[in-house]
Amino acid sequence: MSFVDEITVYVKSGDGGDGCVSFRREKFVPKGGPNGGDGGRGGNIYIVTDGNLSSLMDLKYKHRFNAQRGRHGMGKNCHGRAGSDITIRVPVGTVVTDAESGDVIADLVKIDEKLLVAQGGRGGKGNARFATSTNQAPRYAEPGEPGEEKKIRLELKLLADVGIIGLPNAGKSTLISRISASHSKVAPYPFTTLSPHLGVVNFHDFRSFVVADIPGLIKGAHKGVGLGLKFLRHIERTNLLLHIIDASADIPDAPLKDFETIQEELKAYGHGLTEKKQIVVLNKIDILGKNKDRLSDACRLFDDIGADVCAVSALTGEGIDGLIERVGDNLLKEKESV
Ligand SMILES: Nc1nc2c(ncn2[C@@H]2O[C@H](COP(=O)(O)OP(=O)(O)OP(=O)(O)O)[C@@H](O)[C@H]2O)c(=O)[nH]1
Ligand SMILES: [Mg+2]
Repeated sequence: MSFVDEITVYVKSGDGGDGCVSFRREKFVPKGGPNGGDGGRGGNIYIVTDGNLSSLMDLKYKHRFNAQRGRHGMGKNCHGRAGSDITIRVPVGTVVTDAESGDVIADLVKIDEKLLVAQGGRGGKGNARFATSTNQAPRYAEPGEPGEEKKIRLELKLLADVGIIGLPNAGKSTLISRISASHSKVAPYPFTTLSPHLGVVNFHDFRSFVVADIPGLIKGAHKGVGLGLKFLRHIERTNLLLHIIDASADIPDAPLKDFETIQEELKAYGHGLTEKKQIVVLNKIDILGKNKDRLSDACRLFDDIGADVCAVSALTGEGIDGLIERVGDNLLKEKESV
């Protein structure tokens, strides 16, 4: 699988170079003064967000980073060269945590954001720096400072306005493919989608919003059943959830049961997902045929629990324009209330 959304990396910045003890030695200049140069600083390690990356995949095979040490100072007042810096590239939306303490160091949500995670050790001063009127020939220099060693946990939480959730096979990927240019795989079996996909949806006034399609959830996902709940981290940042439900089943209260199953899993996951605004999207209304009554029954059941409900066919496009409008309005309202 080419999608990696959590990984631990080991970083060590470069040690500083040692200062040098040296004296001028020239013909006819007896007792030349100290001329030991400073050591160079060790290389720093930075984490930088790259708008072209969509997962932490590249770090799966390379997760140890040792920056170069600073060179030692030399005679004739030559300072050691600084060690080269290292830049670790990550996708936008990466949360950087100290793996040992669990403290969040930064949440990198902008493109080209640069974070210093391990500072190179300072170079030691050479003996030339220690000459004073009372000690004109110091025989000591400073050693370089060691670099920092850390274990850093990187966790990608995608940036999207809207998250699409639901049971496997409900039509989540069909919906995102219809409303955006995203090509999330669609197939008539559960767990077709194995990693999250983002799509940009345009609506009137040249506005747009970003939608995230995630793998399906099933009962017991919080215990690791199916693909578990790990992909829910990608909808933590959204403002609105579209809960897709297959409304074509023969059992009248099946849609509500499906809804409750997913709600239970959201509750088990926590992180405020159940407090997010949800629109219930009853899908596959094109295959209801003569059973249209069933749809109004299902809608009524959702009305009764105070849910915001609509009916669509992600396949034929029926009801989709209205849904986009509704999502856009909700997002605008959300923005105004901030
Ligand atoms: N008739 C009909 N079929 C649909 C509709 N929406 C989706 N389907 C079909 O339902 C099946 C599952 O659709 P997907 O979009 O892959 O479902 P999903 O929710 O993404 O499934 P997972 O990725 O496995 O969680 C596919 O065969 C789709 O063609 C619809 O509105 N009408
Ligand atoms: Mg899918």
